[in-house]
Amino acid sequence: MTDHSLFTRAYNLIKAAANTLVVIHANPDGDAIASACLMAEILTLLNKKFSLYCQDQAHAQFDFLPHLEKFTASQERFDFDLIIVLDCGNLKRTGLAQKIANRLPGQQVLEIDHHPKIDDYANLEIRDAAAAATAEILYYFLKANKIKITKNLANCVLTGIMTDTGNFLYPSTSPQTINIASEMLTKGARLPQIMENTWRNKSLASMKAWGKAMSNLEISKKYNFAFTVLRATDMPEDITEEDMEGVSGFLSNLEKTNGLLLLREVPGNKIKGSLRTSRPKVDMARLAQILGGGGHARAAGFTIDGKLEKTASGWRVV
Ligand SMILES: [Mn+2]
Repeated sequence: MTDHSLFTRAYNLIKAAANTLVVIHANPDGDAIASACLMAEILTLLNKKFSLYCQDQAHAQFDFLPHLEKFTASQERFDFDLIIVLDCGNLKRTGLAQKIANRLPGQQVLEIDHHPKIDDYANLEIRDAAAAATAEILYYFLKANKIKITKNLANCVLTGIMTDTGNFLYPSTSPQTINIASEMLTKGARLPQIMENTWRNKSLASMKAWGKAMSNLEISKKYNFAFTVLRATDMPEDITEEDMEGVSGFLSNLEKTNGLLLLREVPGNKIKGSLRTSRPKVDMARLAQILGGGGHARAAGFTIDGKLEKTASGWRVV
């Protein structure tokens, strides 16, 4: 649990800034987008000037959240006095690492995140690796600063929590997570709308790719570890990152295994790896870090160069 005074200091930074930049990670997920929209709502309530930045486009499916249309992927002027980095794990994932690292002395950085700590760059860092979502930490921020939780803010908190816990399925879901979600419903968050836009929205391309990932599934007996691969040729051409959101979480429902690895070819001759486990003793973040990635103990990922090739003894990265 985060110290109350950190939330007060964070709010003081926000109130003191005239021009703020809110940044989330590339390939943004529901938690990152909802957290940024929540921060944008607070800045709007304070009558502040701000910009929302994400290297990749924030998916239109989230257009029920406030301020989604304000996201931009260009940041030529960097004359902000406060930069708020949300849900990023490490600075590289912002796409603004150079600019943030080489900022002017007067430019403050506030980081709010629930990934394990990797780098140290913020003037004020609020990190809680036990939180189910960055949006869950932001709930405590709202409470600590006595900010009235409006319907818009409640929708943001609940969207972040629902998407980052796989609708309360992942082990990161705590009693507090459920309590917060319940409170958000009483504050006007619209659960059916969130489910409709984040879960019951799978495209045909997405279903076909998920099906292929399921039919390629195998278990390595040596480690009792499930793995599957998706080559570019296994997926419809119009497949998007959004279509693949949640597939590894779903595959990790396989019974009696220690964990799951999904390797998927992505454009640019790269392979994306997703690691999942529900075993408390298995730390996927450490494995992902060895491969240059990161994440949480239960859900982590990495990207490597290469292509997948099937050989007589199994799959190889070439
Ligand atoms: Mn998150």
